[in-house]
Amino acid sequence: MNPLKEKFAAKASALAGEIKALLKEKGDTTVGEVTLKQVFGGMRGVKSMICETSVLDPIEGIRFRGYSIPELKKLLPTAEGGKEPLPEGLFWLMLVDELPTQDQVKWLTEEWRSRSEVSQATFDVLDSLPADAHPMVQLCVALNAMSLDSIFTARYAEGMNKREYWDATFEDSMNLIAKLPRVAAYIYRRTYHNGEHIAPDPNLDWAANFAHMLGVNDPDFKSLMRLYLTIHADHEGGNASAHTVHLIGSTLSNAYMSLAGGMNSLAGPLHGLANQEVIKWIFELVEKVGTTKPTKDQLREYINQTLANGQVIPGYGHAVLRQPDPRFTAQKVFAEEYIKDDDIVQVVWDLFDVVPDILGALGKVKNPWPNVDAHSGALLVHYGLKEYSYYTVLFGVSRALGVLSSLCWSRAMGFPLERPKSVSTEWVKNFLNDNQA
Ligand code: CMX
Repeated sequence: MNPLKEKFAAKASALAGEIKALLKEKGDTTVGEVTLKQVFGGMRGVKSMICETSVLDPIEGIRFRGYSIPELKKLLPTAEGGKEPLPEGLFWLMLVDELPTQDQVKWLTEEWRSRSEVSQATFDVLDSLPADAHPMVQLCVALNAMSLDSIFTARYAEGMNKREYWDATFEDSMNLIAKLPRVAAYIYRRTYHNGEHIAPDPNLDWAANFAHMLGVNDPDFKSLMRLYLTIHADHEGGNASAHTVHLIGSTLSNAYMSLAGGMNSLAGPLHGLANQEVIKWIFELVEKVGTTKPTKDQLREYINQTLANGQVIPGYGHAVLRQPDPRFTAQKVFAEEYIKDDDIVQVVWDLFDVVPDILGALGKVKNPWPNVDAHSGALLVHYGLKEYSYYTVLFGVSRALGVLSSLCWSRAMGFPLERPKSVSTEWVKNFLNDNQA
């Protein structure tokens, strides 16, 4: 058995035993109430699922296995000579709840490299799509095509014992993550660079190799990708993409199909697609005012016009967070260190100065602060990755790390088919009548 899988098996079987005992003794304990507002309002805050890999606090933001982003920047292994954390390290941490050593991360880089070959069938499916199909459409189609190689599906068909589900899910997840940068880069190159593909470089880590296959050669872009693919990886279990993966996985659909569902969810403009919407909105602003250095008054006018048109300000607001997103802050810190005097980055910072007051004054927006998507596009544009329709794919490559770690845990814990109860409005009215009587 490989060392990561061995560790995971030991941790998972211990926790599965604990959960069993806990449910036996305390299974009927109430952990919260559900109000009608929550029933009609997107289930905000309803505690109804388990996610081991990360926890989101409205004020502090995300903690991966208890560690904040600034802490991870200090504690996770980095590439030789680099300063940014390696996403391999975060995956290790999320999966087995231990900070990895440099050697363990090196092992994981190697392990993913050894599993990274993508089938010709996957490339053929991608090549059958119009080159101008949205990159997220291409990613979702590719993931479904990749599921033809699912170990879980093959073993299930052979009558796999349910105690082995975690093992097959682990294998699928490792294979999928290993292949994902190649598939994502293939989508980028076929869409924006006439299908001139770049072969993987076996000497690079997972994120740097992705940057290399995209064709952006600035070494600082490799550092950015390491940070980017770390901070977008997980946002506890209830966000739309993670929850979708969890739901689909609970039917014992394989990891590829579960992730494809999650990516369809990430492709919505209220979720991951907001990263493309932010930069599109900024480019439209620049075009409208005729300068890459708009004044704050010009920004205010543009924001008010967007709101008057009945649109949201992309990159601002959050269903859980009530402070600036630490993932926004991490990217700002990166820009302050690596990027000097970039007009679009400056626009992002000026928006940070003016948007919260305007959204706050509306009186209805619960969180007027920037989220992760407010900053990422400006960094990518700086390094030449200007094709913003592609940005959500980058988010998706990172998100795979968190949601697939969680999928391994869900199968190891033997979590059942997810099936909440829905009610009709008529049921609600009758319930209220009966309770008033
Ligand atoms: N601009 C304008 N209005 C906003 C707003 C924004 N950025 N954020 C919230 N609002 C509005 C909502 O549309 C809602 O209006 P109505 O009552 O008229 O429908 C009201 O404020 C209350 O919404 P909320 O409770 O504060 O926010 P929700 O939890 O319902 O929604 C989110 C959260 C992210 C969908 C919302 O803030 C939004 O649409 N933001 C812009 C899109 C975005 O950046 N999404 C990315 C989120 C991060 C990610 O998943 O990647």
